[in-house]
Amino acid sequence: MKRIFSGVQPTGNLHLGNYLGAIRNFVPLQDEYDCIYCVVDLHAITVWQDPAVLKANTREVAAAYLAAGIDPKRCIIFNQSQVAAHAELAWIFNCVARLGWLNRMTQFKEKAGKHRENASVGLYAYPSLMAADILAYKATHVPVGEDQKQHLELTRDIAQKFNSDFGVAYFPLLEPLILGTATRVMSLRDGTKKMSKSDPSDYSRITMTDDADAIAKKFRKATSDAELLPGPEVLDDSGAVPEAIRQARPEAYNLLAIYAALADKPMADVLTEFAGAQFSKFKGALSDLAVARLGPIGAEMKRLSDDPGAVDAVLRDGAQRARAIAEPILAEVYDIVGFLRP
Ligand code: AQP
Repeated sequence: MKRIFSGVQPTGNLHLGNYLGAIRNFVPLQDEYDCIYCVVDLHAITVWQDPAVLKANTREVAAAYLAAGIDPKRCIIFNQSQVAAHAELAWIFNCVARLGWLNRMTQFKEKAGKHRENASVGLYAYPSLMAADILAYKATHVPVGEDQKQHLELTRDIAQKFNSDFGVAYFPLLEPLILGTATRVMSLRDGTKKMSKSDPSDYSRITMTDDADAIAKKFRKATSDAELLPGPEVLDDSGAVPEAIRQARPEAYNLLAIYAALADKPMADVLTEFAGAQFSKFKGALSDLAVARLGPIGAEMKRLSDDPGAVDAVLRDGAQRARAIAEPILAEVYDIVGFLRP
């Protein structure tokens, strides 16, 4: 059976990048796969989280899944800490993964920055836990944004080494699914940095619960450049913007890519529509489109935030169904590793 696993951290400020790069793509997959969507709270605490805020953020990610159209009857929606198999399998994978592999992870380098010695051990071991999230369900496909590709390669390395160390063909080798046209949404302030929850500037991102005024204001203030918008002649034969051209105007192409993704149109159509236009006109159209797409989702998230009991019930039911899959897999892994369970 083809099984999907993916997760989002409950670290607040869920943004357009999380939506276009991940959550939106989760929805159609439920028609084709057995889908497990997790709120990865164990991952969140690899950097400090205020306990009360973490609880609210966990419900917010679950609400975003539901509001975006993920059906909790067809899919499993739960928060990671409710299923002990994640942490237990992660320990085994800590003993399989090599220091050299983890040292190459760019996300750790970016997040730890200059304060590497002060980073938590959990932040360093984050990719082992991510491998455990996926392999505790023997998931075969993982939809994520571009930024998670390296971690998924590490998950494949861990699965392969486990299989070879113990002489088994136990864990499947997963396939990343990097879906959609906005696999890397960039900051609205700096087109060379990815849009992120932890950016100190609220103007760097559109959040999933921003109202129409906030969306319009953020796009109006978004960094652009002095030129008019390009036409479709910039595209290469495959219909993509060549890297050198994109890098010369990162903010312009980021806004165009966001428009294309929200409109569900190829970039060529968007460039044809706005060729030679001024940013002021384009930003107005982009705001209207974003409000139309995000407005109903944000409204449903707000409605669910007034009904935490309903969200908790979904998470509880999801965790129970997740445990029913993960626990027998963990028991087999314990046996393969040689743990005695009399
Ligand atoms: N800017 C982005 N463009 C496209 N996809 C993105 N994702 C994140 N940022 C972008 C995708 O969203 C999913 C959930 O991400 P996460 O919650 O695990 O955290 P992250 O990747 O660390 O994202 P953030 O929002 O940027 O958080 P911080 O600021 O804490 O680093 C993933 O599938 C991710 O690819």
